[in-house]
Amino acid sequence: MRASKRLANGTIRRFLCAPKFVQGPSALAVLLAAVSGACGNPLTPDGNLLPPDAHPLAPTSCGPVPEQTVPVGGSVSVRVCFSDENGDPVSLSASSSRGAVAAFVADDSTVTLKGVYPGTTTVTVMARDPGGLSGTVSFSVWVPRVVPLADGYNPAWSPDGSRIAFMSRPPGADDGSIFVMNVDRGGVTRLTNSIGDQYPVWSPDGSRIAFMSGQRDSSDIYLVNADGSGATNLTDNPGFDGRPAWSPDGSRIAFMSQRDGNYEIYVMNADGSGATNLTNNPGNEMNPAWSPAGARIAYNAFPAGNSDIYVMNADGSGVTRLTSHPRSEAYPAWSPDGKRLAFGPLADTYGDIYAMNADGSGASSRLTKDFAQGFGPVWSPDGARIAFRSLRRNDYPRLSVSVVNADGSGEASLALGANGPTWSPDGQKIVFDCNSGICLVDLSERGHR
Ligand SMILES: [Ca+2]
Ligand SMILES: [Ca+2]
Ligand SMILES: [Ca+2]
Repeated sequence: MRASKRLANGTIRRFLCAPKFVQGPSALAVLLAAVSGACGNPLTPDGNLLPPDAHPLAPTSCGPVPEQTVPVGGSVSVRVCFSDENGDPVSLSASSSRGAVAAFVADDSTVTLKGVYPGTTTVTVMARDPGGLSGTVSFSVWVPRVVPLADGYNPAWSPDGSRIAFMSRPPGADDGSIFVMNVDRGGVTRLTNSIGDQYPVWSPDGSRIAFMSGQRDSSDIYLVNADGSGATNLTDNPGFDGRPAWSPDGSRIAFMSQRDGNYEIYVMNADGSGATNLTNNPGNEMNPAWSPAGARIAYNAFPAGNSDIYVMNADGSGVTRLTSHPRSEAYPAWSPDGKRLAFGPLADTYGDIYAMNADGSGASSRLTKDFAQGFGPVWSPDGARIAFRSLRRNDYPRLSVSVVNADGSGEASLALGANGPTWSPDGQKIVFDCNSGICLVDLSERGHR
């Protein structure tokens, strides 16, 4: 004997008139209930019928589940919480409203969702107790659409949002040149005629592009106008020069150089003149990041065998060590308001993304639950979110491009097999290296069906 009742919140609970409730005077009550069509109302221990909305044996949810994001081909595990008022264990089953997500239950408290194809869907998890009483919780799941844009690597969005610079191999070439694609109108233009060019970085006004070129041990920083004219080697020396970072006013470029045998942070004028060693220290100083106001430069160094975050004035004075944890912190990234520094693990190692006050006050806070790997965190233009390359437990060993809110909430993987995220200036899109070249995810599609 079963009966269904649609509750005000839209969930359906089916109540079984289980034999264990039928004893003594309650047998008569069950019979009466069945005759009256009210079998769905369970009984109190003394055999009395309960009011329609007082079902003490129904598994109840412990709260709503936030919206989830699952990459195509990847999966995410969601903990759901049901409690049975009389302590019975509950079993879970799950279903999705359409095929975008395959939902399946991994154990008695975790639902694992698999991204099948892009879209937004609703997943409903049902809990059932041994007596057959049940409860449900529903939440939406977004599987981002990954749009291939071009054959290449190292995408960088122009400050006005209209173009993306990237590295690509010209036909027949073993290595890459710098190209630019027009985001709005389509079309790809080759900017440099040299081979071995990579990692383009736009000047703040969008008129020029700095990039690296040459063999790893001796690479140099070059500059080219955004129309492809005027390509110039700015550093021309036998040591490694790389990781160019524009000063916010576009007048100078900070970079890391190994020209004196170990890595230093240098700064030069944007025409390559006036190169100055800011750190001048026997250890390695790497990965400069210019503060949004232009007064400070953050970087990472290795004072005790592991990497720590430092900040100094843009003239090299006022060096301040910000972290001293035994793990390695690297790739500092300024929040757009200049108040926070996010950082991640060294390249080819694993660790979480953290953020701390840029003045060193307070403790750093861990933002991610799944490990990151790669070239560090990238703030969204509005400072609300951080993109990073992630190694998620669910998708191990596949890497993905992920985002997390600046407060550590809302961590989500957008695409598998992805690296090197860069934000559109409006903060709505992320482009990145993907298996097929350069790909895009439009965050504004979240929630669209
Ligand atoms: Ca060099
Ligand atoms: Ca050094
Ligand atoms: Ca450290």
